[in-house]
Amino acid sequence: MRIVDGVSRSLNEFLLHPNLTGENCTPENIDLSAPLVRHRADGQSPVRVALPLVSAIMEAVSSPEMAIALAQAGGLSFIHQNQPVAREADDVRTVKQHKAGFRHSDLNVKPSATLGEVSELLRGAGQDVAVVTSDGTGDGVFLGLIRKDDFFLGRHPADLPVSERMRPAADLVTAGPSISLQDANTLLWDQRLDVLPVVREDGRLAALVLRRDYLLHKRFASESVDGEKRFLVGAGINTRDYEDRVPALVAAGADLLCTDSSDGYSVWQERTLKFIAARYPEVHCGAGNVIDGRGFRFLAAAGAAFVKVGIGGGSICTTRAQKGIGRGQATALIDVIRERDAYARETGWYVPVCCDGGVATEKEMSVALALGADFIMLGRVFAGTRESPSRKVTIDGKVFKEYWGEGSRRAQNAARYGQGEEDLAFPEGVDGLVPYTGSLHDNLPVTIAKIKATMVSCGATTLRAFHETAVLEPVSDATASQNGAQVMMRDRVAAAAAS
Ligand code: MZP
Repeated sequence: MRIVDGVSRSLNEFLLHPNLTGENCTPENIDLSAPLVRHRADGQSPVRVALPLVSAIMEAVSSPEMAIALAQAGGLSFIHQNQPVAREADDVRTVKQHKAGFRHSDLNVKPSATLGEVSELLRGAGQDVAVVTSDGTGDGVFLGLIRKDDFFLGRHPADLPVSERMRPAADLVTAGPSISLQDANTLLWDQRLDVLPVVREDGRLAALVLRRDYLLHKRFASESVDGEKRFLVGAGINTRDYEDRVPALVAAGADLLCTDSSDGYSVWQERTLKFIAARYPEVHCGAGNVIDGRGFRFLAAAGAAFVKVGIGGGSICTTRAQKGIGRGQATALIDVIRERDAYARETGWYVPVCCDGGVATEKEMSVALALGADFIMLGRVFAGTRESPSRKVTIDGKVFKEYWGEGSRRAQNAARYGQGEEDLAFPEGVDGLVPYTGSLHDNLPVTIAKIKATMVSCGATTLRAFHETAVLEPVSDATASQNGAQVMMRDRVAAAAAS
């Protein structure tokens, strides 16, 4: 038995000190780009992202829609592995079918669908327009578009077929399959279009080019794309069926894999990584989760492309209460990062570290990055957005989205938990709700602005500089209790009115 000195601390127990802010240290000069996979310590990572945020390997979080939306903003998603191999590979393929700017149509109806049905579809997806195709799929013969304002259910019967109110293909501007993105965008603006359908010679829909995507590109500038401008996407694997899952995911085009496990310090992870290294030496596979330097070194030596840190801190997690396993996330990161840097000095290989679980605010993101995390995996934060795959639920007028842990009874993700059973013997997670926060693309600019503002105060224009120069200090409970505003908004309004 060994007792570790000190107590373990969470990210929330730290505050940053400002460093001198230089003249060029302004938000527009801050580079948040981060390495995702191992690289020579004096070189560059072969896979980098402009935004150091990735979505959790969870059914309630990472769908193809989330993966596309996050890649558009410069981050990356990991499709979850608690599903049949073929379905996970299909999800990866769906993401890889998107060339940046050219979108596979996923809101489609047949001409015989009713206005009631299309209204429901548009409302559920939070979109204004659906595509009408011969068979109601994104590859069917393109017949037209139906917009929210093409009908009004108070005036048009809900059982009227879409064909009665749609704008037929013949009246619409469309493009041929060889059009370049630049020409497609010119057409969008010249013709004042929101949607440009790209149609094959045989009349089938090939893709959509959206004004919204153009604006997003301008807003976020650096999408996560491969050499052929297809979005980058990661995929989770497990240590049980990797011999079947890995080949299918590689064939589907996954750019990055990651073992999905609540406890990554195991020979099963090593075995999985060695299998991949032998069969697919060009494939990058991250591993985890670990909470100390020993776990990091074990996985780094086994060939992990990156190492994920965090046990028990996830917002849906009950592992600490059920098994007594875990560690405060800040202390876990400090220990692992010390080992990452020692490993880089000794071997010449830098293995990026991902902070995973329990990060709910930008303050925690900034502290994690300052402590040395290369990138951050988020579950709860992304689960609340429109792009997450889970259902919206309204309770007492407040809107939520469902969010459940992979260790919950609902997920039954036995491969993630070493309980030795086909089904979980006991749950290690809960099934709950998180507040609905709207579009990922509306939330991320604020998140980015806050992280950049912290880095400006700390005088760092790159994450590497932030790691090297950040000054952090644990805070007392009394200090922590003063972290938020002490005056309620209503009091301020009343005070202003009285003055
Ligand atoms: P959070 O961002 O919601 O706080 O945490 C998400 C992380 O919690 C995931 O990336 C994963 O590592 C972990 N997780 C997922 N399911 C469970 C569970 O059911 C869990 N216990 O801990």
